[in-house]
Amino acid sequence: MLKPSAQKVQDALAAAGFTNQVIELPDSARTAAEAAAAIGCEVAEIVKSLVFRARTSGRGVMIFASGANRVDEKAAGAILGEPLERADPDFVRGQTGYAIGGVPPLGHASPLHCIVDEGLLAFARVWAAAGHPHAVFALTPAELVRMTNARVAAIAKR
Ligand code: 5CA
Repeated sequence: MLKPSAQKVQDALAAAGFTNQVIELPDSARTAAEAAAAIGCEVAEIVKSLVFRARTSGRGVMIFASGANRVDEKAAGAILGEPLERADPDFVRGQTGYAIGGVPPLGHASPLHCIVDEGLLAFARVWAAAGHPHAVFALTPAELVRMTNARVAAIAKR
């Protein structure tokens, strides 16, 4: 039995036609480092789900980055045509319906503009948060791009 917030993500996956399976880990996977340790994968294979607020329009933006990378907010803002600021926990919950540490790539409260870090495309399989700090699911980078309707871009800091 999945926790309700993780089941919501499993249901959103199924509704969107994806067969990926949400799993719950005994150890916390709240951060990318914790998730990698709990799964037994490289931190680079963890999808960090970061929420930003576009400063002019106020819209929510999600950036999915490799756990090994830092996001270059300026580069991402240039792609979107307006500057980005980091979202506070209330904005994250309001936009996505989930709390930081469990924000999944789909099934959000409102549709968010999404960008995927091209660094994730180097891996055959990556892991994303699934609604809860202990819940994750494995997916291919191509699935991530499809389920987020994202544009792929070079947004990692060099
Ligand atoms: N479950 C894990 C691995 S799948 C996870 O969700 N990791 S994460 O990286 O996608 O989400 C945690 C991220 O939330 C952190 O990298 C950090 O950038 C962001 N975050 C943490 N605390 C705050 C905060 N107080 N305000 C805004 N963002 C925060």
